[in-house]
Amino acid sequence: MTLKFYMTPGSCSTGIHILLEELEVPFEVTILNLPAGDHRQPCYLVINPKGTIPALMLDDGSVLTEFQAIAFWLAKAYPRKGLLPEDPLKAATVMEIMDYVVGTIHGQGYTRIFTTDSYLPSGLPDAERERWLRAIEARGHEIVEQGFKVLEPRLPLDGFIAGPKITMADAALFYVSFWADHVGIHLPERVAAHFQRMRARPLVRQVLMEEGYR
Ligand SMILES: N[C@@H](CCC(=O)N[C@@H](CS)C(=O)NCC(=O)O)C(=O)O
Repeated sequence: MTLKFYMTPGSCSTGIHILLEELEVPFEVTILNLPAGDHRQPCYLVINPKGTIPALMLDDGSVLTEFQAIAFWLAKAYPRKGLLPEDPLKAATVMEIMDYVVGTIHGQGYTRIFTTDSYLPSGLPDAERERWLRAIEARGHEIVEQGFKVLEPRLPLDGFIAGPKITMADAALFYVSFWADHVGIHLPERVAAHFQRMRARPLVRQVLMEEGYR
């Protein structure tokens, strides 16, 4: 049996897709079309009641959800590639940066840009809607930009977050940097250079090709 990976091209699952390819583990892919609502279908909710991607089904049928949990399991189950460094301080830094990327830059910032509607107060008069939507989206942009600014001095001038090897945090930072390009958010210098180094990796290019990006 192989791992079963539930993903959507161009979403946060791209980060996990990169980790799976870097580890060279066999996995089967199920693609969910988010705009079509595949993630809210009963057959997917049985697998992940949260209705989110990514999700990873293990050989024994157990299912992992949440980016950080999936990445942590991959790093521990396949330790050879050092996705989570041995050194405690480096490991903690990797966890900290990954959590900040997923929880704050993605969870608080990009969700306001991509799912603006979900932040609208209920019972809003129609005439107010547009103004609220613009304000929520603008707040999303501020959170993302501030997040990249916070990370900028934490990034090295070359290599990856914890040294020459990529880690879980590099894959997380990659997907939020990739989105920045698409929503017109400027990346500070070190974040942009990290993005280019990630994008230059053959396996990352392969993942983007597989997900339909040229
Ligand atoms: N905290 C979750 C967030 C996952 C998430 O928000 N995924 C988005 C796609 S990038 C999603 O599934 N959106 C559909 C929805 O929430 O309805 C994680 O780390 O996996």
